[in-house]
Amino acid sequence: MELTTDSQEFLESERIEAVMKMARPNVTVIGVGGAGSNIVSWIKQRGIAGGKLVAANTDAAHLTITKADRRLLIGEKSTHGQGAGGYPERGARAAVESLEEMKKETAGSNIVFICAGLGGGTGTGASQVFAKELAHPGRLTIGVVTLPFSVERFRYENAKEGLKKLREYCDTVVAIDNSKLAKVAGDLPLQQALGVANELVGQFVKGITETITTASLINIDYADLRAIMEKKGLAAIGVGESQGPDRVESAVRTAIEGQLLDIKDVTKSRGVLVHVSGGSDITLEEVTRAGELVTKSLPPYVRIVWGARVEPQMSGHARVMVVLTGVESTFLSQQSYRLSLGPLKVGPRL
Ligand SMILES: Nc1nc2c(ncn2[C@@H]2O[C@H](COP(=O)(O)OP(=O)(O)OP(=O)(O)O)[C@@H](O)[C@H]2O)c(=O)[nH]1
Ligand SMILES: [Mg+2]
Repeated sequence: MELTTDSQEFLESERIEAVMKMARPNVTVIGVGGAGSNIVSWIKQRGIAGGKLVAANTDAAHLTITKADRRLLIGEKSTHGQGAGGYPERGARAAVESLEEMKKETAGSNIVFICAGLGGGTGTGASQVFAKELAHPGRLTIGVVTLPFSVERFRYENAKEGLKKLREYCDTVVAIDNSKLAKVAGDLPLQQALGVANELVGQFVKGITETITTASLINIDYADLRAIMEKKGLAAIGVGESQGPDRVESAVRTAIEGQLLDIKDVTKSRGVLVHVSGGSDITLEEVTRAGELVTKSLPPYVRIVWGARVEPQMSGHARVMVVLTGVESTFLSQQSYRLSLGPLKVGPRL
């Protein structure tokens, strides 16, 4: 029996559909520790198309108020659901204890985001173990972390060590320095500033995931993301939001000028990802201009990938995220502040 053109077309579209399903990246977002869980809760409340949300914490009480697709109490035997008390070694041990469970949760994922606030015990210690043990060649592992506020000086050393390890194990670690949040958030009380950090990380993870997994104004595909993120070390992010006729230009400028991590030299970036979102009124021309503006401000050999999404609730607005990968940060070379009592005076022995 001969197939009619219609039925051939039908079979072909079925086949394309099946291949598309197979090719669609499978994304898992892991939030580790208190801050990581809060970030996952933020994303869960807004919804994320095409990504699974896993919260992992040693703190049972905090898990009960966390919103996620899966909540894992890690290190139950060693921490008894009581948290890691600021000790990264305890966080690391907890992750080792619960590694098999986490491996099951991430099986089949080709993009894994690991979100945490560095400086405490669970987020700092467990994220390193997960990054190291969950990485494999067919998978992109992206850390998204916040660095402590400058008032949390005593957590600096933990955070610095944690960031170094994560940079080694992840393909890319996007770091946001909490101290620089004032730039986007203004002077806010600590709790609210943390909320802004959660939102920033949440928007980043949600934006990238949805631009890859669902049809967008301009798609970013898995190969693009790989080209920018694979084995690139540290990344800085800048965000800008604006409205009015020049909304895209002004959002791009804010995003480039206001990097949320002190980096040594913007022009030394190895790759750049530009992500634009706006209401249904946003035009392709505006988005193209955003790409051109970024291109102009960086040397020609820096690879640029960009994507755009329409978010109906953003009518009249444009939001631009610029991610610079392969950068060096002053945070890692910064001296930590130690409590110094000066040289010890040795008095006469009585
Ligand atoms: N982005 C963000 N950062 C936070 C939040 N809460 C705390 N932080 C930051 O993250 C660091 C680590 O805090 P937590 O995440 O509470 O610590 P933890 O990983 O749970 O570690 P332990 O409680 O010691 O097991 C802090 O020093 C803060 O800088 C939050 O809700 N969001
Ligand atoms: Mg905690």
